[in-house]
Amino acid sequence: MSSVTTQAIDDILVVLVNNPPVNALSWHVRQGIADAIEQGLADPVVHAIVLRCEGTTFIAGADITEFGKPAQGPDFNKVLGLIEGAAKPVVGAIHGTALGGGLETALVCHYRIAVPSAKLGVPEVKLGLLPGAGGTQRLPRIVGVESAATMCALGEPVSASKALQMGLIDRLANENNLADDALAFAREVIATGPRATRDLPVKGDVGVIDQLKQMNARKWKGFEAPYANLACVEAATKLSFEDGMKFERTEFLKLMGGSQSAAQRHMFFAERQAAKIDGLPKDLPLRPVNTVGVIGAGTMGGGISMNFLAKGIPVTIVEMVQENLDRGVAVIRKNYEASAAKGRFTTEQVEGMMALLTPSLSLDALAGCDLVIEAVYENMDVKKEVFSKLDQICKPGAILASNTSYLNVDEIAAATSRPQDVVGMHFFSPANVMKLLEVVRGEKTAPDVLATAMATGKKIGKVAVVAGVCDGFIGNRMLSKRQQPAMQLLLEGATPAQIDKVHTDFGMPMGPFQMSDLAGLDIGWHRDPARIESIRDGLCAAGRFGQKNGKGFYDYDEKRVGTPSAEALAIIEEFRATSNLPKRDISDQEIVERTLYPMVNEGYHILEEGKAQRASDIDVVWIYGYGWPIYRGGPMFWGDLEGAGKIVEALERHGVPVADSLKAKA
Ligand code: 3H9
Repeated sequence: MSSVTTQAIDDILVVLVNNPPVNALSWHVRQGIADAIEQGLADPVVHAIVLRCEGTTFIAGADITEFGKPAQGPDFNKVLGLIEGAAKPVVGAIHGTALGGGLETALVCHYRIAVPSAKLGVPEVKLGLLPGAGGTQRLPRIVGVESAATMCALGEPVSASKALQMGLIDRLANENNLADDALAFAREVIATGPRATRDLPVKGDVGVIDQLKQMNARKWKGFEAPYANLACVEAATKLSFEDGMKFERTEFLKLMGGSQSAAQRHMFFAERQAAKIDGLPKDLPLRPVNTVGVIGAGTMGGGISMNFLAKGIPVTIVEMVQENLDRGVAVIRKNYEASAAKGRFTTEQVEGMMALLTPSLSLDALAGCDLVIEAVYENMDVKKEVFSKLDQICKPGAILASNTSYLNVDEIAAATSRPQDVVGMHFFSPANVMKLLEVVRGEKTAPDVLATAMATGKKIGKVAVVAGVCDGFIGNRMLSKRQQPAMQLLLEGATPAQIDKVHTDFGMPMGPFQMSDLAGLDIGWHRDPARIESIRDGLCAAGRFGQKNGKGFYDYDEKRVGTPSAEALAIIEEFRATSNLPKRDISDQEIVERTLYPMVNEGYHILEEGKAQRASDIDVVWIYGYGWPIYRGGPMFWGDLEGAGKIVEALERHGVPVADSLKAKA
């Protein structure tokens, strides 16, 4: 069946797009729309045209799978020019999402009508792009510079009611009657005739552009696309429509040809791919998850609980000691209230979520839970004890999950008589904020348990990735390949600040030592100040435990801003001197080669061992769990950009054993 069909109803021609799943503007859709509009213009019986979509949504944008491939079919801007220049009025009828090229199509329609549930936006910036089919030039003519700049630079869609207020649509349709309401609207506008957006004056003031840049300076650090979007909107205020379009084209092509957009488009598909479990049918029946138990009311357990409460799922939270339980519950309330103060929740919503929380001092309270997540102290014996108790207490079929960040899930599962029901659900701190969830598949984990854990992650707004059982799973396993050489580099003469700066310049939120300070240097410390076997021992012996007590590799002020510490540097130097390694200048390039390349290498090892399903899953882990800059597409994508040959050569030069599959690629 053709992806664009027409239907004549009296003197109105309805053009219907049908290109599942999201009615993207694939080349045959562009061709179909152009043909249909020409048909309508040529037919003397037709007095107006309605452009509408079948399925769940209006056009959700250009077909991203076509990007980077040889052009096929008619030029999109020409098709849009045809609609805008039509001598008969064209009405865009919107449901679902009108996004990117979809909204640009709606913008060249002479009138727009949408159902109340519709959303309209230009999310190209999230793909490292800008609306490249006149969006940056037509939006300021319809909604004004302020709204256009905000929509283009942030990429967030607006609701239909907001769109009506802004003048982005002309009318709201009845939610269930778009087809008829659009027809009626088309009949009305026959008398008014067509009106081309390009002929409208640009409204509003460019002051908002500087404001947006200031407000988002931190968030946009390293990104090209937000600035290019704003430059185009600004150009609309200064140039003619034609020249503005040329400016937009040039900027669009620059972004499209660059590595940032390639990386962000890679991540768009990677994120969706991660949800798929190889070898399992998509429609595998899932286990119900209507009640959740969380063991441990510390930072992790509390953060995990918040995810479920926010989705209306009741949580029973268990702690051993009343005081810790009370503290944990109070922290959850405090966090919600802080969000409410920022306008994210109403007071009633906060109370509603808190009412779903049942604190308990007994594991027996978890007997009826569909899913229990253990978030206790990271110690195998403790975890085994908890799981063997859960085995006695929990109802048959309940999913028993461990939030362990590196322990062997199979060993934990073996402490129960139902290893098929055990799975790892590794959240990242702060668990109510970080988007990543590593779902660890044990040797005996049942397929429906794995699929349910993945689906549960999605339900609570996480990006879930399947990982195999190995030390540290995907994320922390690779992290250790960065932290170890970073420490070694200190022994050879680099400073924490130099190494961290290479990482933050690269786009990471923090470097290896800033991260260690945040996590706490005394984690796993033997607590004997006389025993100094590492730099960390030296720092701990001097009472430098990290951010928590204001001093670690750095000194921290009351706002937790770190500055290089003379005392820490002296401790490092003292220990360094005992290593007998000659002190030398370390270049930033060497820091990249020794701390980032080994991560890529470890990614290949992980794939070889089958501990990740695909390279793009590893990228998802690093982007959503550790803040790897999305414009660099994750370590595996970045490794490909750097080039396997260059990485292998450097790793071998530094004596790092190279994964066979990486070598084979070089
Ligand atoms: C653009 O328009 C540039 C213009 O300015 C023109 C310049 C010249 N293309 O997300 P879902 C696939 S740039 C191809 O799970 P949902 C997606 O991969 C574009 N494929 O569904 C997935 O495939 P699979 C601007 C696309 O209901 C399936 O559809 N537009 C596209 O949760 C379902 O997707 C955007 O950036 C596409 N454009 O959410 C919008 N979009 O099943 C991007 C989706 O094989 N899309 N697919 O994994 C979205 O934000 C969401 O998909 C949407 C639906 C909200 C529409």
